[in-house]
Formats: sequence, C-alpha cells, structure tokens
Amino acid sequence: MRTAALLCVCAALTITASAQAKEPAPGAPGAIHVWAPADKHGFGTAEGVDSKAWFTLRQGSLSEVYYPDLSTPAFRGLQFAVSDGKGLLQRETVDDDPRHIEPLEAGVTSEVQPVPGSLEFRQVTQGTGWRLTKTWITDPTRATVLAKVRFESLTGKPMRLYVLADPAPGNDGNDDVGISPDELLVGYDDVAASAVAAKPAFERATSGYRGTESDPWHDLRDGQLSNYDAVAPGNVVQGALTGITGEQGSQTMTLAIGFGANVAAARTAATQSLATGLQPPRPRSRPAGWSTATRSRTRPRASRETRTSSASMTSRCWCWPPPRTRPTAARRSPRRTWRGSGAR
Ligand SMILES: [Ca+2]
Ligand SMILES: [Ca+2]
Repeated sequence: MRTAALLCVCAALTITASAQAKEPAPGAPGAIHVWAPADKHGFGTAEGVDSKAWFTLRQGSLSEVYYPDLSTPAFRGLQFAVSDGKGLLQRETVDDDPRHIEPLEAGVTSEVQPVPGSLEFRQVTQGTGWRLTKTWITDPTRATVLAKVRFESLTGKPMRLYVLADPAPGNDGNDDVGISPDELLVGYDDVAASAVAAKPAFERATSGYRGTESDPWHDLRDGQLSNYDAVAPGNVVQGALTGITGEQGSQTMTLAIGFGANVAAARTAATQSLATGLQPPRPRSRPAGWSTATRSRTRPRASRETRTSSASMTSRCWCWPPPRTRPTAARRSPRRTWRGSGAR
C-alpha cells in the first residue's frame, strides 16, 4: 500500500510539474460524498477478463464506474452541460439528493437503449435546442469506459458543451485530489486514479470541490469555467469545455475514462483507448452462446420499465461469460452502493 501510494504521489508530482500550474481551488474539502441514487437503466461490462472496469447508466447520464473489481466503485458519475452563451445553461441530470429518484433536468428528456447484439448502450438526451447521443461501451482490453458522443445544435447556432465529472477513486470520495495535466481531468488518491480524456481534446479543464464556488456546475452559472487544481484532499468534482459546438462539422467526439492504480496508469489507459477508438468486437469474435443468451432476454413492459430495467440489464450482463472464465462477475455484485439511500 505504501509503495503504491509513493508511486502515485511521484507520478502526480511529475505530471503536475510538467503541466501549467493552476490556482488552487477554494472550498476544500467540499460537501460530504455520497453515491448516486439507485435508478440504474444500464449496466456495462466487457467480454473477456482483460478489462477491469464496469459502468452503470442512469436515465440521462453515466453513474458509478467500478474499478478494479465489482466491490470497488471508483467514479461517481459523468454528465454533460450545455450553454448557448446567452443565458441558457442546462445539464442532463439533477444532482444529487440520493433520497429522491428525480434524474432529469427540467426541459430535458432522455432514454437508454441496449444496442442489439452487443454490449453497447445508446443514451439519447435532448434539451432546449440541443441533442446528445452517447454510445457507451467498455474497452475490452483496458480499464477504460468509452463513449462515442454526437452533439447536435438544433438551432444551427454554435453552443458550448461541457463535461461534468465526479471522480471517487478507491470507494471513498472524500480524500481525492484533482488536476488537469494537458487539460485531462485526473482524479486520484493513494490507491487509485481516473483520467477523463477526449478526442478532440478538451479546450479548458478545472477541478474543484462539490457544493462550493469551485464546483464546475456552480462555477458555470456566470458563463465561464474557472481554471483550478484541487490540490487539497476532498470531494473533487471536475469540469471541461469540449472542442465541439454542435454545428455541422463539429458534432462528434470520443470520450475515454481510464482507470489505474496511479495517475500515470489511468492516463495511459485513457489515452491508449482514445488512440484505438470505439471498436466493439465483431459478432463472430464473441464466445459461443452469446447471441442466444442476449436474444433470450426481453425488455420489460413500459409500465414496469422504471422498476425493472436495471435488473433486466444486469441479468443481461451476467449471463455471459460463464463463471469459470469470469469468477469476479459470478461472485460479486455492485449492490453495495445501490442499497437504501445510496450513501457509503
Ligand atoms: Ca478516494
Ligand atoms: Ca468526487
């Protein structure tokens, strides 16, 4: 543990020293961390055993990601916010009272659909004058969650698209540090790290503390994103301005959320996954029995969908591979953070 912590600190210092220094974010440690509500609409994993990341989806956003195993949530969530630069500011999901299941921002609609014959989920969110189509999948060879993002301005005018990320490495969101080397969103503690990268790259990135003036969601209300590093341990939340505007020719982006035991490993996972791109395995490469297993699962009726969609998606993920090839999946479940209030 001490060796891992030392490596983590050394890697972070090296990266921080090489990056442009940012002003320390005010407000540490921020609001007490709690996990997201249990209203899951999707559960994603990869075929095979090389990827050590599992993700969940709420109606309009990504929620917990588990790394390096199913008993360890390491990322609380990621959603997008949109601004027209003229007073409109909308995010996808209302955060974050875990006692309520009220996921969407006023004026926003969203749905999650599994992509037939694959482990992808397509999540379409529409707000005032914009639409986001996100296709989520786990990199089968790395601890990375990938999203293919299509952002459309329905007014034809340029808009600003922001990423709002909430790292919580090591199943504890109260002891983290947030930095932005090369405008990546890096969060870490003494046991694990996450790195959010994009292609095209983020144009601006900041880290702050939840519920304070450096929280990017609060920060954006004046129309500008600050430029902080959250260097004191706390409940870190992060924000980034993407490089797409929603106009024709500026609508697509790939997002990678990489994980590792330290900053360098998480950053490597994210950047290498971005370089590889979103390439789900072809059907012929799947284990025998996969297609039969997925076809046997039916979606719940609409009236029961909210209550049962999580269970349906989860069982879809668990049915393959069999226990002998993925013992972790067979013996553990992510329910630790889904019980009761969602608090740790
Ligand atoms: Ca932590
Ligand atoms: Ca956090």
